Amino acid sequence: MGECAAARENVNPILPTGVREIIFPGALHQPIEDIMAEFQKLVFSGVQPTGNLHLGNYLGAIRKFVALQKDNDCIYCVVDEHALTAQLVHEDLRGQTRAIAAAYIASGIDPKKHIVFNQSRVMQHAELTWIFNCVARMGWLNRMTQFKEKAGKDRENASVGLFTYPDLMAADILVYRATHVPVGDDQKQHLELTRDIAQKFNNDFSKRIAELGVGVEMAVGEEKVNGYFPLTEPLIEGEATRVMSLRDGSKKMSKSDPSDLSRINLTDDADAIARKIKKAKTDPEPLPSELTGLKDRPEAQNLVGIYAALADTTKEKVIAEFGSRQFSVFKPALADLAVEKLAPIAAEMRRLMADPAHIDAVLRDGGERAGMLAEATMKTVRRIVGLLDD
Ligand code: AQP
Repeated sequence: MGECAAARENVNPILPTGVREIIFPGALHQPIEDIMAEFQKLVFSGVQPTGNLHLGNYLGAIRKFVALQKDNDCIYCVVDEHALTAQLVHEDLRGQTRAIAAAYIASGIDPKKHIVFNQSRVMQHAELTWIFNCVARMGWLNRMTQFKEKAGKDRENASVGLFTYPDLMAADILVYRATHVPVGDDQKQHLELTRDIAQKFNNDFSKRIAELGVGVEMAVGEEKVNGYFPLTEPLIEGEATRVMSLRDGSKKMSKSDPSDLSRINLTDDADAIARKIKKAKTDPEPLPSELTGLKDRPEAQNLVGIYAALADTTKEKVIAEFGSRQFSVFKPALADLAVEKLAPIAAEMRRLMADPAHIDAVLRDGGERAGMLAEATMKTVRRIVGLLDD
């Protein structure tokens, strides 16, 4: 066995040979080519079941999830424990969890070849979070802008869970030692924190990781460290990494915005989509004739970005087609395109939601396979940290 293959065997030392093939029947097992060459390439991401999925979630995240399945092993999670952080009591958390799973499948994710599950089924996420609570520093979490935005002025009254949300997110990713995470732009800071946590864990336990022979040699500046966790890369690219509210071009489109007119829900029908785009806030000027003319026009910029992402093209090409035209021309074209792309997903979601037992079976199967991987990681983490187990 070559040196690299031997090192790769070490990546999940407790996982018996052949198990990964069972976990990912469509397995691709790509090693990645940089500093982390010995980590197997693995994509992980999640969406929280806090309300109706919107166009921002779709363009910023789910559509990328679908594209990545072709060349990667992927784990897509409905992060139901995250949904408890800003609001503890939900009217129908189970229904919302099923709806996100249905959206994943309706958008084209294959839960047989990859893994689709809900976070709370795999308790190792919570276990690793506790260890990460002890790795992350208060100062790091104090800097998180999403906490500041969500806690608002009444920080003293925010839940501890909302404050430590990024530690749970780091655990979601690293319990699978995932190497790549597709997310919208708003999650960039949390991904940086995930890397900080991985790096501190690797540094602090480097000697123990080496002794146990479970690490990958990684360079940290001039030093060599035996790392157990990869330094996960965020995948944030495309024309719609931050889709803005249709009512306010300075705020991101969000599930929890009280105004339904601010967002296009994945379940909206054609009339609702057309009405919301027609009512979308814009300035009185026509679209500019050059891309640079979108500067300082956040609402126009947002609508052009949405069009470009939906049409799989660039803002430049959209301006080449619609430059100097009035919004009364552009908005109906955008509405038609949005309906064309979203209506089939909404119809498939409705079909899937009519059979909750099927969705539950998908989540159960995904949870079992995810649990095998997560337990393999946790067994090693317990040994690294010095916790006694069997
Ligand atoms: N407006 C957006 N534009 C692009 N991407 C977005 N995402 C969210 N909003 C936009 C991406 O969607 C994924 C899932 O997000 P999430 O549900 O885990 O949490 P969030 O980022 O907090 O999303 P919301 O809609 O704003 O939810 P609430 O209102 O509950 O907080 C992530 O990859 C995110 O980047």
